[in-house]
Amino acid sequence: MMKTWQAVKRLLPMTAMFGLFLAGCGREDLSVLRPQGPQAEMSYGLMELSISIMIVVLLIVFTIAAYVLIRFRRKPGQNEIPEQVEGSIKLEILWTVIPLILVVVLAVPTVKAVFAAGDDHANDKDAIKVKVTGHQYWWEFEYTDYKVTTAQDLIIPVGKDIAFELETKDVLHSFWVPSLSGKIDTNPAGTINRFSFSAPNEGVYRGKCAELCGPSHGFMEFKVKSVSEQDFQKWIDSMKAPVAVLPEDPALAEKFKAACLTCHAVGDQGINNAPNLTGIGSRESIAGILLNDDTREDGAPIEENLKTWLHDPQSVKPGNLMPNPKDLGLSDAEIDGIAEYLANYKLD
Ligand SMILES: [Cu+2]
Repeated sequence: MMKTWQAVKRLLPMTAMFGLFLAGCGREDLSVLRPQGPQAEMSYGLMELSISIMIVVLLIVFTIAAYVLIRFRRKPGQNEIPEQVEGSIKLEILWTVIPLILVVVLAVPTVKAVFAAGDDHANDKDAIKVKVTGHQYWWEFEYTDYKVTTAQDLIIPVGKDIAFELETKDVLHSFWVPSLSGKIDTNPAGTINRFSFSAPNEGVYRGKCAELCGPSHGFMEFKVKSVSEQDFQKWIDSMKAPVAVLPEDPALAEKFKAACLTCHAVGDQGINNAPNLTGIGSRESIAGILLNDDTREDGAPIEENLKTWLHDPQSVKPGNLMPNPKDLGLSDAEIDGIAEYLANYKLD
């Protein structure tokens, strides 16, 4: 009884850690274990294959080991050294050939999948072309065929192949939407990486930067929003002819222009030193990590998120390049006013 309790006590921390680890996998929109498209299903299939092979090998090896341990254990009164066996060509061949076959069984679909993952659809007329640029710590998405640029929310039509070309403005980042595809690095300008994925189901999928890129690397999130073909067209239309809405109060509008529009753009596709703010009120999050959703435990109303961000950007994403609006001469009341204006700047 004492022994059992001690064993339980020793195992408890490990079980707790394992529980925590598994809980981390629970996010539906951020899990390779719940693939939502053909590319992610391919990786998942490889995981299933390799885990199945491992389980079969494990079962066979442990069964043989257990059998040998029991069958050949020393019996009472048996004192002589058992017959010594050395070298067996048959066995040597057997345990060389079996692993070789297993490696081939793993390698063929893996190599096939690796080449399929590099399929970039760059010359596919039907594919939607998106140029992704990584910035510390946000994502820029340019729809090259439509001359539309946005940030943080990647809107895509359901079922269509999206042909990506990726690069970075600063350091290495890695573009990753776990439930839709594998990772791909963004390299400094000039070295462009390409790949493609599609999302057959409508929904919102979380994306992450998967390459350590600075203090706020862990917060470098984005969303992929898969919408119907009509909704996508509607979104493109409203982004192509964007309406530059400014704060109603003329004094505030002037302040906003002077402090914010030197880096950001509204209703304009020109300046992209910082995330384009056109229709920011319709986005899924502020700064990629403050979720605009008061129905979720980790979400909040968009205006509140904007206030959190604008009053102290460094507290949300340490090391980010946006100056504190207070240092740009905005008062607390003006910051609240801009937050309210941006929250209501929605795409129609
Ligand atoms: Cu990163």
